[in-house]
Amino acid sequence: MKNSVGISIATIVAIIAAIYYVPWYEHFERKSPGAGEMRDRIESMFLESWRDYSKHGWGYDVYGPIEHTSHNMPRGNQPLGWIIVDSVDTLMLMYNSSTRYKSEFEAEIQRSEHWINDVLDFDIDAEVNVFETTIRMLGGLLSAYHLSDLLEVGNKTVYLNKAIDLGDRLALAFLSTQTGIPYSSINLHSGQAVKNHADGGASSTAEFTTLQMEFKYLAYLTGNRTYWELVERVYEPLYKNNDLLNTYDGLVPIYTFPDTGKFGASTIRFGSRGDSFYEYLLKQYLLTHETLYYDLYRKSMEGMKKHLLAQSKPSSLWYIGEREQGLHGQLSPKMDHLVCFMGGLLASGSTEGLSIHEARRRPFFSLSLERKSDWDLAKGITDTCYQMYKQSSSGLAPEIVVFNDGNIKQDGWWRSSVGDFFVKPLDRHNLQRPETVESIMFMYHLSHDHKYREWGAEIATSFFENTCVDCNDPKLRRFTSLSDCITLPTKKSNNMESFWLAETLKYLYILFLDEFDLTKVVFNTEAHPFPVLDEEILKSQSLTTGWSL
Ligand code: DMJ
Repeated sequence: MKNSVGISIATIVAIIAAIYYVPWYEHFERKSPGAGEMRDRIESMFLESWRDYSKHGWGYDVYGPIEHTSHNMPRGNQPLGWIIVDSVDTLMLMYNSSTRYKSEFEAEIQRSEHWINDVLDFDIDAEVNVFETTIRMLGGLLSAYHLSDLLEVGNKTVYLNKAIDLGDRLALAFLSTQTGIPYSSINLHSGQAVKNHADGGASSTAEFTTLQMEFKYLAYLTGNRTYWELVERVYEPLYKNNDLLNTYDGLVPIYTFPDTGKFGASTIRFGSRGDSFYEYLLKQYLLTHETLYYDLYRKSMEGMKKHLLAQSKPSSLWYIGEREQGLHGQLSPKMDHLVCFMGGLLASGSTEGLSIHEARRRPFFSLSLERKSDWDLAKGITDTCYQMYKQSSSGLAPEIVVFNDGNIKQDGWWRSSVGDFFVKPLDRHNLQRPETVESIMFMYHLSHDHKYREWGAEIATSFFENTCVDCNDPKLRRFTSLSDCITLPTKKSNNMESFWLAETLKYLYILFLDEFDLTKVVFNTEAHPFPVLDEEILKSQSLTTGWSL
């Protein structure tokens, strides 16, 4: 039927429908902030923290945003660069993509660079922790070098020169024992290495196995094989003196005696002191293409699935528990927030940085049941870690949870809203840690499933609402840790960890970048991105695996 102007009713209906029809994904985008808006918000959170630190704590290693307190870490009070060096590459990434604050980011990069060049002096006559200084300072300098070069901002030479100076000082720690396993600390001036003062002198197993990416990249940049050889030496005694693959199924107790290479405790976990041992097996393979490390990682993941994996009640959330009495003891359902990096690690090991859609087309993935199982578990662990935020009263996860395995005596423990986990009174703090948003970022870029951006936006909002100080005044607003994220209102504590700027806000930011190619880059354990190294250059410099099992 036609009306007076000759247009059929059906055509009118079609025109109206076309005007009002909006695809489902556009509705979704309208309801929640778009990616650009989220990036702006995260840049603002970063800058509010940064401006406050610049004004009240500039140059100091340790900063308390509530009371504006600051001090340096080494005895003697010389700065190590803790907050500035750890943050430079986040400044660079935000500078590169910012539409609102580009010139401010550029100015802050210049300012940090001048401080690093003119003030920071690693000739410090005091003990520093080898692991922390390597992942934060050496890692931060190397990634600042890389991004300065890639994004054409700043003077890359400043970062490389400082990295070489620091690397040379830290490298002396590897000469302290016959095994090649370094003592935990070193005096940066004298080169004297110092055993751990506690735990009978044992080193944390994760600490001396989380130095390899940094020194291998330094070897690649300088052509100096010694860095490579020193960090590689720790593995042979660790694997051989403990019969690690057979007796322990690739899983490591959390302490090792550096003089013998023998394990010093029975506790096996993917949380503190164990975590990044597993991380650097995979990441060495991804960075340097050394297949031995993928094989060792594979063995460890199979060990983890066999001995540590379980599901909570009532929601069947996957978690990685602990064996306090070794592999043959009982499984404890306790899990540190630190373990939440495992979602991202399993996912990137599964697809090697390709999107899951692309990986499914490749034989290395489609023919491997193990990689498919890793991918499924990556989704499961990331979901569990998101639930640790979602089921908490503040929307922020505590430092440690105990999952509900049906046998928990819960006297005085807080129970999560759905009941999947409990929190002990001393574990209620939140240090603004990165691991969950890290996994969410990996899962988003590898799957393009929009739910991960939704989760990230929720968590960013919870950080914004709970960890801000002077929240209503954007000129004074800054962010700090919480001593209790469970009891409402949450309680703040006067401390901003450098990984808030180096990791948590960086991973949240990358989550909302539209393009991020994870086949080109490997993050060290402190979220400092290194480029995947060129195989031909590695071969030409004889930078290859120098040991076997
Ligand atoms: C960071 O310093 C590193 O990620 C380290 O490997 C473990 N934990 C903190 C952040 O939680």
